[in-house]
Amino acid sequence: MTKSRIKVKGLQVANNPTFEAGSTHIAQATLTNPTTNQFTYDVELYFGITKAGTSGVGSITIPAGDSLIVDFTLVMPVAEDTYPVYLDVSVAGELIAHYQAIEDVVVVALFDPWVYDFNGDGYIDDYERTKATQDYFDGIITKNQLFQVLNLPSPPAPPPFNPWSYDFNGNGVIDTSELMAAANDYYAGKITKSQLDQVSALWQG
Ligand SMILES: [Ca+2]
Ligand SMILES: [Ca+2]
Repeated sequence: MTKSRIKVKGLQVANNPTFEAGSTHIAQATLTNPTTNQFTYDVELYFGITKAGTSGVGSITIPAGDSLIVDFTLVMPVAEDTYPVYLDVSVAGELIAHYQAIEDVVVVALFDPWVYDFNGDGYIDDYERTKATQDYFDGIITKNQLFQVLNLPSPPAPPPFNPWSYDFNGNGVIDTSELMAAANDYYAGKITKSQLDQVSALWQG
């Protein structure tokens, strides 16, 4: 009887070896049966010797001389660490291969995009967006994490500016004290220069 054997090629969890804790990913490997007999293999992909995460054991049958690309669904461990990735292959209860992926998997803490809501107003404004983008370019967050931040809601657009809102006493005239209030708001950064100009155009001193 032909002895069971297997060849493993291209075992990879993803192009980027850094993953968020608890996230789900597909790992892939090409398994080849180099013998002249068909075998049913029990395969399990897992992280670390202690199996901090595992695909569970699955069975695949590979005809003599054939190759199969096998997908393994993996939930990343929750603890931040660097984990070697192993693939065990058994036939009829006998371990025939204990294969280690070339690249270890780095698990990082879950990312919360709301950490960029610095002022805690429930929106991501231009400043907060710029900071996240800067952190992406500095390699502090990943592109995916940046997108998570950018997908958060922006502050609602302010209502259109109405220079008559400075007509506090509603007499249809912008007097000097009302213009002064607008000027103060401008110096306090509450309105823009062009908005101040709109109020000033209505001023009847
Ligand atoms: Ca905010
Ligand atoms: Ca007035």
